[in-house]
Amino acid sequence: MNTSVSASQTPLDAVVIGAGFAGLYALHRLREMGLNVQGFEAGSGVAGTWYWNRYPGARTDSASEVYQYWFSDALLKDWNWSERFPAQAETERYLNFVADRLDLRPMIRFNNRVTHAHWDAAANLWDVRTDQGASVRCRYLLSCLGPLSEPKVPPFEGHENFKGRFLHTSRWPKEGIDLSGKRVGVIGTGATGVQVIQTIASQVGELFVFQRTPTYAIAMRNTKLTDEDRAALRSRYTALGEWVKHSLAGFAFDMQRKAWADTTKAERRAIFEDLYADGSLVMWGGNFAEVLVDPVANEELSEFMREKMRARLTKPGVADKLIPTYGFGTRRPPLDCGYLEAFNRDNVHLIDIKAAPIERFTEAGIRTADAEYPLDIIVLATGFDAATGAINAIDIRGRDGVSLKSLWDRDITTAMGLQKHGFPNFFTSAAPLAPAAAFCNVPTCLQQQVEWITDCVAHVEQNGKEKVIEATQAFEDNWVKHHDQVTGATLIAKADSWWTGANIAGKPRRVLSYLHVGNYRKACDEVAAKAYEGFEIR
Ligand code: N01
Repeated sequence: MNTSVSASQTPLDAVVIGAGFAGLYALHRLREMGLNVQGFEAGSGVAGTWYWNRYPGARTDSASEVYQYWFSDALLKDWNWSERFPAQAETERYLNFVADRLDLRPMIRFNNRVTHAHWDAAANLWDVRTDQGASVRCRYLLSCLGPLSEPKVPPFEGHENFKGRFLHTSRWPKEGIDLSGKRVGVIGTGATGVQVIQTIASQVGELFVFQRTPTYAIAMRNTKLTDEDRAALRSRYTALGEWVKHSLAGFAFDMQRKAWADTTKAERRAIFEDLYADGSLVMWGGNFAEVLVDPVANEELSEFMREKMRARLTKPGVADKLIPTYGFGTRRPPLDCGYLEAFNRDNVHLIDIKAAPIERFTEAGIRTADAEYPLDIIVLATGFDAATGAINAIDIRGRDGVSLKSLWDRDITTAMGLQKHGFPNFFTSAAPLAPAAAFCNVPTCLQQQVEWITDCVAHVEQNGKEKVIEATQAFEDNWVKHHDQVTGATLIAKADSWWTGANIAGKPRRVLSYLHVGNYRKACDEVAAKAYEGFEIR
């Protein structure tokens, strides 16, 4: 393949970075508009998150009927999901199916990681370069990097001495790893750790789970879908597609209509039981709004969840360590399929590294403050530098050579997560201060953002003399203020997790995600309806 596109060639209209849910759709939309577009993708294939995260047990916590593109009846008609909560391989296949159907592959340069994007103010063009030496110039630059693509690899002392295998979950090899009979350590018990642990517990010799913060686990109710199930779901696709757009978090459920104060404890218990029985994130996003803001309401729900978890644990002493004391839903609550039961097994050992922290990796394994654990494989399920990490990994410089990373190292602000003042014609999806950064069934929000961005590009193409658009500082400041008011009122703002950037040392703290998909959409639509009020077009 020719990778030496030179900067002297005719500038492109647009470059799209990333070939996951957002990137594929952006390529399609921009091409439909008649623009000359190039995609760049670091991986060798499409699918983004679902290309990279091939660790054992990876699957969505979103039901398949809302984890898809809505814009094409043909795609909706011809793709058959096999499970309510599809596994990684199936979701990756789906995105490959979409790429083939829309003939997107020829537009993408694979194995090219974008490293550099500098705004050339004299030419009104972005200068984009990759690690393979590709170099192009374009008018519009779209970041479609996904919210969770930059792995967090903590600097454990002595990790280079470890003689066994050591890997992050999001870099699991395609050919898999033979775990049979092995002594495996997993560090991290977020949504990823939960899936890995429950899946490999029965495959490995011994499993050592190094837990710093326990997690709530909602028992997932996964089912195989029959033809009848699929037909029934398909008949609701139009309604579902509309519902997710205006919901709290991009799923086909809404919060309870009744106020907490108007219900008795017994009524609430019955509602919790119903929500729990669904085995989905409705337990979080379909609950009472009060549990997100009122500590007393939150504690009642948290106690319900703890009771559910305790009932599944049989080994003495494990429940006390494995059941969280913080409030339910203030950190992302994963769905699980046998996570808790894995700890009932004799070959699974829970190591409390809050009580006795990891001191270092040794040649043989991990040494904590009170013991040494010989291991063959160490799996890091330690998460991601969310929303900003993947964008900051590129040297992005806007007007006057200002680096985006240098700004975000001080304060994480954006104009609705769609642009950043000082970076003309640079559009972001899954960036901070939009629901796509965290509080969303991601495909719902990425589609909305791609539609907004591409409509905006069409507007600028028609109305901009120089075809340049940039969010004003005042607009950005107002959005940041509004975002902080909305999210600052929640208990989430007080909790330490990737949702607040607290998982990355030195990351400025702010709730990364806007809360309420429907309200966000409305706000975006209003801006567009007023000819992109708050953005300067020239
Ligand atoms: O990452 P996380 P994740 N020493 O940040 C621990 C999505 N997702 O990859 O909390 C020891 O949640 C850390 O401990 P602590 C989903 O949105 C979706 O699991 O910092 N431990 C924590 O336990 C999810 O929320 C799906 O004390 C360290 C864990 O590592 C998001 O991805 C599946 C440590 C990291 O948890 C991220 O989930 C998977 C250290 N130095 C993921 N550093 C589905 O839809 C970190 N930890 C199913």
